[in-house]
Amino acid sequence: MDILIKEFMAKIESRNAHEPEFLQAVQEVAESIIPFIEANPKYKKHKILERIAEPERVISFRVPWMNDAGEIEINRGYRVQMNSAIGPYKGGLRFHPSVNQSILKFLAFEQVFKNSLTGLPMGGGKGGSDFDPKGKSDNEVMKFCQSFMTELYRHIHADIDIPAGDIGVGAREIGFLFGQYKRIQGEFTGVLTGKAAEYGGSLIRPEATGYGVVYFAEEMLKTRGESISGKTVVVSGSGNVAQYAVEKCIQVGAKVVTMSDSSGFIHDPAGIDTAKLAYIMELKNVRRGRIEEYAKKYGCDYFEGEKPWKIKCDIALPNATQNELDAPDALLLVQNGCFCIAEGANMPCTLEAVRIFDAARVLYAPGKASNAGGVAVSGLEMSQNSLRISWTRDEVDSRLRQIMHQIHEACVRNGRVDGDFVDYTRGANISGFIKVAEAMIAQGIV
Ligand code: NDP
Ligand code: 2IT
Repeated sequence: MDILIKEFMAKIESRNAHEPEFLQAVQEVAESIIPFIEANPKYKKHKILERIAEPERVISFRVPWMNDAGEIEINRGYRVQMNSAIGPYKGGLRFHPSVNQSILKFLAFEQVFKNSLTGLPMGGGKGGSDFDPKGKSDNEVMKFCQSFMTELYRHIHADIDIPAGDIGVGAREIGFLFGQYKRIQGEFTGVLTGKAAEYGGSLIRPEATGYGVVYFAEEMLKTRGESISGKTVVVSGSGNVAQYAVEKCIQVGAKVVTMSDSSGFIHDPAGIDTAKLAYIMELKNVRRGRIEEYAKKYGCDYFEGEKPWKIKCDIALPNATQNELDAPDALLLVQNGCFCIAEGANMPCTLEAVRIFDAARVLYAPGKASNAGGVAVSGLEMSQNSLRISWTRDEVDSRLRQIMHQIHEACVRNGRVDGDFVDYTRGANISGFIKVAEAMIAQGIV
């Protein structure tokens, strides 16, 4: 089996040299899907995995705009339309200086499996730009978004490709993007998700990814007769996903002791409570400040340039970015007694870190399963837009809980290995793969 995986990866590597994040994501999937394909030869004959690993389309474009000083700036925009076998392309937009084709292809590839797992009819895509929103005025962000959409609009549509938010793209950016799409296309449709409630957004969409991660962690803990209540939780990130994961942890009685940003992390041994979280939301979403200010305000420790994985905990929720948790971090977590890791970010744990979690037989869930709540509620936003109705918070939240429960069941069904141990990566990959593969076979060689 190792030889088959190596042969497959050698071909992928030769076609995608210099794309390390994309290769990492494909490698992880290949390790669980190739043995499954060997046991189910029809997928081999149709070359499904080879086809899934090749984007249907990669669009790259110039985004010129004028900053407040009157200078012209040039960024690069992308949309990766990865797979449309089970529905229109669906996935977020990331605005961050690190954005490149490799990162967006890895995210789009992961999205194909994630979206399939939700059970909703959504294909996979991802896009974004190397634009850095940090330190930019609202006016500059609007100018950038308008220029970005002036090209992107021709590639998207409510029935073709429906972008949403990701790192650096939140309610403000979605608003500017939607306004420009509507202006150019002359159409008020659900072409973006993550919209504000006043113009077609779904209630619970801002909360969905973070809440969903905690719902998923609860499902995992249940398999060991445990619950999240009373547990100590280490969280990385302080953006959209982290904020609402912390909110849900507080609601279910867990103690969150860390949050971070790209400069460092805060450690609050007393736990982040509702008032402190409200401070973080104002700090990050309104003032757009640094997490270090929290330590000053509440008199706790701040670790400049460090990650929170050395803090003792029961549960770890990596909610910032890819490859933020490596093998030494994983070892430290396990040695300190951490027994449940649920990814809110996409691919935050390196392949080596995941091997350490699996060898230690702790509960580990890959983002494509545990962070699927965000795109799931995006799918529900699309349904509400098509129906031209809005569901209540309770309605959306209960559907979200149900979807996270079903994803967990699918992971257990296809991921149970020796005895009771569940390999959630394998479970998620196989469950996500089957639906896409069957749809691709039915649709012929396209
Ligand atoms: P935000 O932009 O709201 O927040 C991102 C957070 O991660 C910030 O705290 C940011 O710190 C930190 N961060 C970003 N890049 C880095 C980096 N290179 N190194 C260290 N820290 C970093 O994004 P989201 O919360 O929306 O996204 C977080 C993760 O969750 C991403 O992996 C995203 O793909 C994933 N995700 C998001 C979903 C959503 O619905 N939004 C859905 C599913 C997954 P700083 O402010 O200093 O940059
Ligand atoms: O990674 C993700 O799933 C997202 N950024 C959300 C995508 C979406 O379409 O809501």
